[in-house]
Amino acid sequence: MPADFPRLTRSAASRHAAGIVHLGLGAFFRAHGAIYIAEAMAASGGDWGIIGVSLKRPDQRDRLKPQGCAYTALELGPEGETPRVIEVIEDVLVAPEDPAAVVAAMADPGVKIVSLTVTEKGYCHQPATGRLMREHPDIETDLARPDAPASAPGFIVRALQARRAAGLPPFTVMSCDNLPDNGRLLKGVVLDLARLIEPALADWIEAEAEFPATMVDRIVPATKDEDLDRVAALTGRRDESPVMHEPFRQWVVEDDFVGGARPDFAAVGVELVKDVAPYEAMKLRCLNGTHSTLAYLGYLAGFETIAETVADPAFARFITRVWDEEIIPGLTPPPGVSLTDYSRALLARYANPGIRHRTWQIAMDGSQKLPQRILTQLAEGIAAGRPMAGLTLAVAAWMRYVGGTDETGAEIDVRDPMADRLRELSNGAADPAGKVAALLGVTEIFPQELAANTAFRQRLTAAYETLADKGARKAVEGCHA
Ligand code: CS2
Repeated sequence: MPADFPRLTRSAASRHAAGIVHLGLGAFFRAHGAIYIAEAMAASGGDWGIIGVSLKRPDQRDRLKPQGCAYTALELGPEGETPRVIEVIEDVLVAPEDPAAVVAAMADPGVKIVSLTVTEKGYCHQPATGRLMREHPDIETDLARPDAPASAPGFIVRALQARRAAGLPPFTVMSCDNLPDNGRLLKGVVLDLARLIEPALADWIEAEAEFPATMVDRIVPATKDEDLDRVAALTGRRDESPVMHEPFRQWVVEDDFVGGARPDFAAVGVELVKDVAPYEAMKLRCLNGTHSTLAYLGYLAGFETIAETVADPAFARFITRVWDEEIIPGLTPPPGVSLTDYSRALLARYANPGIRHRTWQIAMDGSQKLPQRILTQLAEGIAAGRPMAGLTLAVAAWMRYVGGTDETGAEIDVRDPMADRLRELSNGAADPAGKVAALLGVTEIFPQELAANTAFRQRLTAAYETLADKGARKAVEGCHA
């Protein structure tokens, strides 16, 4: 029976006026951006308190508010754990309960930045084109109900509309999701939506607002129930919403803010650059691309976490060859960075046994992640004449995974906005060739050049057959043989 610990509380002295509204108050932002912002205020001052917004559920608010929105960030190093209390979130709003309050908070003159971690699917875009998905149910709501938007782009457009009407400048819109050119992508969907609502508003946003692109990096596994007891035992305080994270962190930000208004990021190690593109390509392809690769193959091979997966020498060898032969040759390194060193450091981060990052968690939402993590570089590599066997096997593993049955015959709990359709496509075909062809036909996911490439389709089918006949571990072992 865990001992009864007093609840974590907030010190009154740590309160700040809000300068940022953050949409999507998940563990990642609280373990990454929020910590940098707290440190920047400690270093250089400024009113950069954060109002967090949960776009769907009330649970985060219900956990955080009784403890004054303070929470523990537990750093999980290979050699031990270090807790730290973060006091930077001033309030949490739950959008579906009171959408007008969220718009009002974003339209407040003190707010200078709206940041987002709403995951890939939160952008309501077509993954293959990056344009607004007009028929998305949340976008329908945004258009039909001016006072009660539902999507992140909807809240941004309605809040900017309110600011324009009040004669206020727009805020900076800062995407912190793992999407290529996330600032431009977000600007595109916001402008698409604004144009449907009021063309003059779209022109104003285009001319006045800023959408800096960012690259964000820190491995933050979902908090598990047992973590709450661990944090209590370690700190002597009951925290209902701690976050777990690795020691490493990186944040690269394009320095484009409305009126230059932002926390003193430079003081706390955020890299402010003109062009995020090489950093973001490095991170999305080297990290997220191999994360997804290891997630599908590792899951199928029966591994629960990424650390367990790369502890298997066959997987460590396999993923190293994927970096060296398939990913790195297609990248232009950011200034002064060795991609070989970067990928070796990634392997060490993955191997950190303190981080229990479930393969199942990373496998979520593959339809939204595959294009930018794997498919673009796979198509480029094939066009450049590289064999790309490892990433082809990764796509085959995703196809097996969304079929919904693992190697022991047990059902897989596939979480993906397209899960039902993908499963039907897979189960509707009789053999591997048919399944591969049916899934390759999903134009929202697969670029035309891959879907239409016969040689690729044959290699993908062969990889799928190997997975089905021999299992993921053997397929990984034999992949580059
Ligand atoms: C992971 C990322 O869940 C996932 O899909 O690949 O959350 C990853 O841990 C972060 O991007 C690391 O910065």
